[in-house]
Amino acid sequence: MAFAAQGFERVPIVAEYNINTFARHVVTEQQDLHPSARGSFCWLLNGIELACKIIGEEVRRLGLSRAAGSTGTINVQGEEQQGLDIFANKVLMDCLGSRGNVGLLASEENEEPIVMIEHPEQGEYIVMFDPLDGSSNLDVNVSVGTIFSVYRRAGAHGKALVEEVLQTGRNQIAAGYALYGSSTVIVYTTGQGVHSFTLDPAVGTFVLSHSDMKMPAAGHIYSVNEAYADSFPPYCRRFLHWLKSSDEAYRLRYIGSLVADFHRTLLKGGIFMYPPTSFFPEGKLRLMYEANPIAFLAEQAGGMATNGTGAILDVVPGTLHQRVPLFVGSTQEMTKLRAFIDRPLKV
Ligand code: AFP
Repeated sequence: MAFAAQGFERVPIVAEYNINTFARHVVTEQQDLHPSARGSFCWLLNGIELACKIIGEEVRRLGLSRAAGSTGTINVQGEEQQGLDIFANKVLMDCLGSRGNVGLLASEENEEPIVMIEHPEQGEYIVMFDPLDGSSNLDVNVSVGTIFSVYRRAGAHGKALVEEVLQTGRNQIAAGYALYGSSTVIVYTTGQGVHSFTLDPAVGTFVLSHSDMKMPAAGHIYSVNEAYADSFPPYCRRFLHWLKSSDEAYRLRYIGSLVADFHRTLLKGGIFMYPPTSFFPEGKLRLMYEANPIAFLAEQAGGMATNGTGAILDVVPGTLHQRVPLFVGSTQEMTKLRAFIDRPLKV
């Protein structure tokens, strides 16, 4: 049944309380874009919202919950798993797997994509996620997040599963993150701008807090793990030197939790960088679970994201857990970085 037939009429809201919820925003946006749609995509995003509420609640109870601490196991990325990594992964698998329209799920925590619905016509969506990004910071109460990315399944009969999910970031139909910080927020895009919602704990609902967010065209913060600077490529080292000697008086902020570092960059502008290092020659961050969704949000907000040679969203993925260098931020800082990449010795 189409939206209109379901009676989704626009009713003007006159209320002192902000009741433009995440669910309502998503439905209204899809209603405008695809009047004949059946609400299936909204149902999927509703599953992500539910998962983020459950994960956020568990993060808040960390010191009290049984999921606290390391499990002693190592995930496919070679990283130590926290109890909450596993919990968050299961919650997302369950909330999305039960939607009835998600065919494939790919998680940073699992080696292979998981088939939920074999047939692409029923399982028409692919969802990829990093269930708990920044989880090595959990023990010290630093903000962490969940990152997600949604693709349409191309009806790829006969293709290997991995080939079906290896699409470029330009094919994303939605992306976003939940940030479990001093408040819990969901930031998302479907290619119609970037919108942010804050969880009202009193009613357990995300309400619109920023509509059509724009990243400032310039900022005064750079964000990078400078401890690795000696092994950055020369253009990065020179760019860092420029940032520190510039009249713009740049400040350094680095949380070590991508969602939190990006959220600050989105709101305040500047640049976040995770360049290649000697330990991670391809960069540390994962293309499919981290860089692509962040790049989609950045571009939608008027910012830029590159791996140093081209736009992140144009990188053709070779493997599911591929890593990439990531530089993302305001046009001014990104354009300056570009000049160092193009003419490393002259600028
Ligand atoms: P964890 O999820 O293991 O904490 O890793 C977080 C992360 O993938 C990303 O969120 C950070 O930006 C980056 O790693 C921090 O890496 P460094 O500790 O090497 O700076």
